[in-house]
Amino acid sequence: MNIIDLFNLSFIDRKDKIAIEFEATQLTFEDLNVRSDQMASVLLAKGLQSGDRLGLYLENSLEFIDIYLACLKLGIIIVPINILYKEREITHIMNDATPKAIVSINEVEGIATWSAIDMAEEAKRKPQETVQCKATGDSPAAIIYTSGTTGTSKGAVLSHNNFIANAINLNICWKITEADRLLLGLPLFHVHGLANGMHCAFIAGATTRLLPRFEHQKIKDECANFKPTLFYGVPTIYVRLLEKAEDEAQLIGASVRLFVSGSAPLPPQVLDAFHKKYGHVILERYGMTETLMNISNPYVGERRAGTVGWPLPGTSVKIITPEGKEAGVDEEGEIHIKGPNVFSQYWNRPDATLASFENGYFKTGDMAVVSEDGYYTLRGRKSELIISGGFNIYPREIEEFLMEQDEIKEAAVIGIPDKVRGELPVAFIVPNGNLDEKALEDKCKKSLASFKIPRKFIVIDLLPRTALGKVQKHVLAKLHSAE
Ligand code: MLC
Ligand code: AMP
Repeated sequence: MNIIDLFNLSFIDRKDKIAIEFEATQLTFEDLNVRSDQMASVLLAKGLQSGDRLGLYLENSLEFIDIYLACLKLGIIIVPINILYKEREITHIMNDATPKAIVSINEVEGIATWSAIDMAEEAKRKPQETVQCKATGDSPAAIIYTSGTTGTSKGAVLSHNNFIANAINLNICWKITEADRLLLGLPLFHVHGLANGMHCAFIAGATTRLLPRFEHQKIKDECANFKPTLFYGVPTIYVRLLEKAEDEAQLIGASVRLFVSGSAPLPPQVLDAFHKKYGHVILERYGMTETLMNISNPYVGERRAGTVGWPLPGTSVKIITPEGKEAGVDEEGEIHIKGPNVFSQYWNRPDATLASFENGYFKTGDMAVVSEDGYYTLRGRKSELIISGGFNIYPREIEEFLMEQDEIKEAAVIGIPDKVRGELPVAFIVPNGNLDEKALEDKCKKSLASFKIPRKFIVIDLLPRTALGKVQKHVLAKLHSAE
């Protein structure tokens, strides 16, 4: 089976039900089916074939959905790209995934793009010809770039079966049905919005109101008008919701049956404060691009603050100690995962793929402990990964960019705690002569996604290093907190 077979439970069997509301447009499941068939004709006319890659550099929009579904139907592998990325970051993905093209709304400096608007116009003129999706469960559906635990960003190849396993799990464990109304402001270019949000809703037959992005100023009106039953957020979103006035909170919480948090740690005090203000216990779960969802607090039963709950059905979880043994209760180690949700490879990176598996288990790089009664608690990461507002930042990428600049001799980037975003990047710089901070920031703005731009540049004479020459980031963190 491929994932379109499962979408057909709604595309064909619930064809008149509203699938998507986006701005002033409402589309039924049949509309989605027809529009994506028409879009498939456009892609075929452009010469795309099964196995080709197509980059999608789009905000949440109907064009994103039409092109995504058309690609799934044709066996074209979608490569979603973070809309906040700049030319430098997109070029890396272009060179690595070698997509036939990148679809975008606006021109992107230095990158050849196809216009999503022109494609949508062309699609309207195509007759509907039903496309039979020939993909199997093992066919790749998407390549999603993630910093992983090491090095630069790599493309995790996710198959139809990976997405299917994830959606079936969440639809059952979180009781997602056609009665649900999902308010979705998370970006579709990441697995949280795409696989947990859109896929689950399409299979269950739930109605989704898709927002171009999450804007906390608009959320009260969206809730009053749409009356969602289901809401997904990263912790930053819940921190924003805590800033709402009591009457707004009442209105937002009124229709919702389930608030889910993931992609970064949800501080227990946020869960508690949210419970007090909204009357809901947020359900926290743990996932990764490479594995989709792994561990989740239960829908029925205790949602324990600070933990991510129990392994999802079909997911095998081991905690491996630094000595390479399986950890006992309350003993810390790295989480290793096996299951139908786990990706098979990084695109074109057999070395990195090999290095990230052990005994058939994927090594997540996340540290954790498990309690006597089976609840997992994450304890940070083995790698230096920084997560800001749910977006991943790999320090080495920023350090490399900084060190390309003439005015910088050495640079080291660390994450510092932040109440709203979880973490923020800060750079320690050893300059070559005088440093013009404003000019440096402007250069960063031109080449790096906004969330990766260091919030501070701290000038230092020498980076603290170990005897082997490795930068001691914990020393930098102490220096920062002493500032
Ligand atoms: C954020 N910004 C966006 C944007 N999201 N711009 C355009 N489109 C978007 N979708 C930019 C803003 O321009 C701004 O830039 C900065 O980000 C913060 O914006 P803000 O208005 O102050 O928003 P804030 O209230 O802080 O909320 C930000 C946020 C956003 C939480 C809405 O960070 C977000 O959407 N995060 C979700 C990330 C996500 O989906 N991660 C899942 C990864 S999958 P500037 O220049 O002003 O700073 C994964 C696996 C798993 O991890 O387990 O799920
Ligand atoms: P990504 O590469 O964007 O898929 O990010 C995956 C990473 O997000 C994981 O390896 C974790 O470090 C982190 N993550 C996801 N969910 C949670 C959570 N509930 N608590 C803490 N960290 C999380």
